[in-house]
Amino acid sequence: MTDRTTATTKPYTIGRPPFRPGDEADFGGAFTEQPEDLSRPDPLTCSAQDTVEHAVGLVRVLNDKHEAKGDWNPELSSETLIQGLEYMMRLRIFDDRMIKMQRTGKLSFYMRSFGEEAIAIAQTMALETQDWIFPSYRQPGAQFVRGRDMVSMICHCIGNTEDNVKGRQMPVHYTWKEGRFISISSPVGTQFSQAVGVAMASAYKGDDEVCISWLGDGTSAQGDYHYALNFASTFKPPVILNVVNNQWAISTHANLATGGRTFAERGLAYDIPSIRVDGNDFLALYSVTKWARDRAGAGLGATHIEVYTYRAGAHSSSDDPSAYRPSDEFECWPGGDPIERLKSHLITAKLWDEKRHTALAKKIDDEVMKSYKEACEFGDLASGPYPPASTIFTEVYESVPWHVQEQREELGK
Ligand SMILES: Cc1ncc(C[n+]2csc(CCOP(=O)(O)OP(=O)(O)O)c2C)c(N)n1
Ligand SMILES: [Mg+2]
Repeated sequence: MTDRTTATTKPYTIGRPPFRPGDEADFGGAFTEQPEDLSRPDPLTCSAQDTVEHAVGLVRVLNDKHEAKGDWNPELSSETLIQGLEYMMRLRIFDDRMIKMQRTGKLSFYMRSFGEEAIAIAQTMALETQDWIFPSYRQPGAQFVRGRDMVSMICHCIGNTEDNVKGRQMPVHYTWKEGRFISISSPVGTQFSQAVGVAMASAYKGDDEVCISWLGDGTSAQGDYHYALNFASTFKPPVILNVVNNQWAISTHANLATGGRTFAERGLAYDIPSIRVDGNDFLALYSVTKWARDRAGAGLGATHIEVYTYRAGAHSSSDDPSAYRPSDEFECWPGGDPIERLKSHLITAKLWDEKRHTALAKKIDDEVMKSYKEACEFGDLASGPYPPASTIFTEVYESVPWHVQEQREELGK
């Protein structure tokens, strides 16, 4: 029997955050990985084994001089690039306004996508309109790509009479049937298994409908992540599974969510092609997602993607990151800002300029303010009106169970 008092002679070390408040954040300068480093395997013949380098490397398209380079360059038209920039600006400006509304008591809670705008936007743009979106709270941007009206989004965040989920969800926990945007769950990670299940149904029915889902670095430490990968590995459904490694899970650093080298690499053990991509590079994200969509659409099963990024803002309006990380960490992050990077690429390619950028930002801000005022006509947080109490009992069960019926009668609604 092992003598437990003497057996542990090796130091027992676990992951730690690289920097704490008061430390100087230093990620070692620019990324060493370059766009030319990794080839783009044929999506229709690629095996997990062919992606070993992609799972430990970093797929990039935009280099440090803002040029698009390498095999993964998706060669997008200027219209598509400008459209992508506009969606990202819309999301950031919308988020900034909404957080101000929260700070002045006009919303109860809010979560921004700050620094991660490229993810849901580039990835949704790379999909087909019939594909299904299983987001976490960090991908509301997909709704802009699918054309959701801002007024409707704000009504949801307020929880007023026009909230399409009638106040049943926390703000930012959107659901939007018309856009195939599945309800965001407060218990993190449930969306991964749901996406795999719906993708299995799609394959069974022979539909050309791919599912995409995202969860965070912290959430990937949950069983839901592994259940989903196991089913994806076994049944090979058309699904794109993204782990968004934004370095933080509220105040817990990503180093405490995996003991491996990269999050992407874990997919290889499930025999799923796995790719690590620069999450602040709009072009790389678009390209990798399109590649995964091509595989899924051809019946070749799942792709596992680590989206390598940085959560630039607080976790939510209830969080204060200065308690656990240096305040300038984002400025030192080698991935930079996704909006600035695409903007610089467009300016370098002479497709965009500062004047147009400023005018577009102003136009979007006016649109957000106008939408906020319009949303408040259906009720504001302080004085309502809100959805009637009777709606607590409707639209959840197809046939109302006896105990819910009893509660409704007790309330007299
Ligand atoms: C099952 C479950 N456990 C804990 C929480 C509380 N919680 C909400 S978000 C979060 C952190 C998630 O971090 P990560 O997965 O890295 O996603 P990120 O917020 O960085 O996008 C936690 C612990 C929850 N909502 N659900
Ligand atoms: Mg995280």
